[in-house]
Amino acid sequence: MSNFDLHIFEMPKRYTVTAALPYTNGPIHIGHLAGVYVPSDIFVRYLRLRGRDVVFICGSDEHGVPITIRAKKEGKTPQEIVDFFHENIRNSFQEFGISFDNYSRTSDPIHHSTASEFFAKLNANQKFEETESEQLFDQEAQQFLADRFVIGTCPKCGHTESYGDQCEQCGTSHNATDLLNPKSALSGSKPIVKLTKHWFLPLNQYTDFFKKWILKDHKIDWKSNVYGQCKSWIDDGLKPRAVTRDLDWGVPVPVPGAAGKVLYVWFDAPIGYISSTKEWAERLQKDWRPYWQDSDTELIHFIGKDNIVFHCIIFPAMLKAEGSYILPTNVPANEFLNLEGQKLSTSKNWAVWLPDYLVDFPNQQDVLRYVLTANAPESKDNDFTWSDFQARNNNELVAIFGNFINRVIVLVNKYYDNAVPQYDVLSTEDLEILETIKTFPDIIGKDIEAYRFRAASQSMMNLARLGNKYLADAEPWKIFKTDPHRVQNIMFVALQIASALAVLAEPFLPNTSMKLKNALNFNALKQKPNWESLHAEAITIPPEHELHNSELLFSKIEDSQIEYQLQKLEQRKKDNQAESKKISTLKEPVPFESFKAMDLRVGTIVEAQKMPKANKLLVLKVDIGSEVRTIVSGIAEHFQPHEVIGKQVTVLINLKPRLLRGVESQGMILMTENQDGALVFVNPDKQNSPNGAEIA
Ligand code: B3M
Ligand code: ZN
Repeated sequence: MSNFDLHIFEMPKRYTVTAALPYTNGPIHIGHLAGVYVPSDIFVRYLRLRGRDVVFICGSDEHGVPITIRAKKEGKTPQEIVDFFHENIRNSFQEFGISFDNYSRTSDPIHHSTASEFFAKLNANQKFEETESEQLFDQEAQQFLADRFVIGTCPKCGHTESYGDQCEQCGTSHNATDLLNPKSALSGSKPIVKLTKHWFLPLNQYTDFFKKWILKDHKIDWKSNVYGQCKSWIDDGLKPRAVTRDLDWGVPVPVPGAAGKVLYVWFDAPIGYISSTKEWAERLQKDWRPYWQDSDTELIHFIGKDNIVFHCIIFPAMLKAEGSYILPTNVPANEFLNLEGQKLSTSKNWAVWLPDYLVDFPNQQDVLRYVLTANAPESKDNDFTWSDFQARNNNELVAIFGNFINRVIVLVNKYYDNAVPQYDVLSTEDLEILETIKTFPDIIGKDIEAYRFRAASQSMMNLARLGNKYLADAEPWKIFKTDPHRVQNIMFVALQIASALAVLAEPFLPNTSMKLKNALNFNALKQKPNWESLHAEAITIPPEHELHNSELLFSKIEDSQIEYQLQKLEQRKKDNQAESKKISTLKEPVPFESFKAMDLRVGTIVEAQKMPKANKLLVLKVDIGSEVRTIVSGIAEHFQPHEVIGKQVTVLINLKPRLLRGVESQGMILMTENQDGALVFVNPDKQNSPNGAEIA
């Protein structure tokens, strides 16, 4: 076995590589690509090029609160939201060459059954603690609040916008009741606490296991940013985590006594890796089990840093409790990417969305892959700037990689009519170049296997630099007439560098690699070069081999294109500022009598139904103390009828009755918008005011 083979993970039988399942509540942006999907794709493409048995798994994460919040805001069902973004996201991954073996979705039946069986097995083996505990409840929304339904101050770092299950600032994960000053994301109101039963995963019982498995066994091979976060949680003391929720969108809890409850999204989503693998195996008539239950398999999770606790603590505890699964070998989480100095934000539209990028930079997926890899936030947050994007493209991809290849193709076409020239006595420098080519598979491979993708991409670019410099120094175009033999040798050696580049660039620049292989007419080669062969033999394009004509691999990005991107971001900054200040224009003052003439009362909605053929209207029956009024209200795109029954509301009762779609509406219910733009009721203070109480 050559020493080249020794460093590839001691040659395990197979690899299961997963990439975090993106929430289907919005498109994919550059932060997702940089943090998770490009590094994982580079890693898997490399393993395939090394001939390894690898399955690359992902899928849409379709449960969870972010989706229901977006559905509410847009007056759609969660299924409509996930159906749209599942396709949108899957298309983006295909466009950018993220080469999953399977891309599934957690709303699929195969996932519901896999997650339910997983939960049921743990429950049957008493791995949960069933606890009736106080949970946060929004009296206005008549809904328990968990995860992103509640915002408050993180008990660990003081971040005031921490979510109910996790703090994005310090990454810690907690229960909603741990939050300080909690506020409902639905109504903005201060939640009360209410008893409800949930199933808890007693993480505290796994402390000794984690102290050994992570703090001891993975102290060296896990990235310091990952190890550090895990160490702080373990040192802070692991606590039981609720793995069920009082929600109606998700995988129903499959045990008795759990009506109206679903699996916590972070319990079901990681199981999505397993169900996606099952789906892949079924399609290929393979057995999925070895990829998840054979100790000879390396399980590697690619994620962003906000997912570390779920992939290093919670999911491994679940796998350990279930008992028949392997645990992850590594979880090489990246830090965050910022955009022009500001945190990427879906809600503030502060992002470069992949579909938009392709409109402005058509067929330039490889450019973005390269720039995001070269600047990846591997050990600390990093900043994406459009000027750096332009510089990397123009100064590296165009001026080095593209320029070198273009010169080789043009000169071989011009001097030898596209046929690879014969060579004779190669100079010492030529022989050194050929020897140097043979070192690149190992240099690049070692960086990839250590998850150092920035370094690996620069090692690959160094091979292009070697070729570019070799031609620039040799200047064959100057001596073609005077020393044609020398030029034959130069072009022959330059072609060998180009051929190596076609192979070694593939993980990083898949489209470019394909174009280059076509230009070098790889298909006509008896022996196609590959990652293994290059280590032993640098001459891979023989004399007489016919090349094809080739297009330019990269094109210069002009200042005007960058200016346009910066203007787009400037406009969004202005929109966000306007949005945050947006207060509708104040109305003209009115005499006190006009206000006194209005009769505002407390009321309670006692019945609600959709107005037939009017998707914006609900027909409500409102008890105003002295009587029950029929009121037609334009809130059907924001609330389902069952959601409003029992709500205490403010009613203007002496508004002249109006006939709406044949129904007489006898008053008006006062509404306003919350900061997410969702409609909410203007409610009397929670002093349990009786129906009919005057509001003055
Ligand atoms: N849906 C991604 C996120 O937190 C989350 C990953 C699930 S991987 C099982 O943005
Ligand atoms: Zn925090």
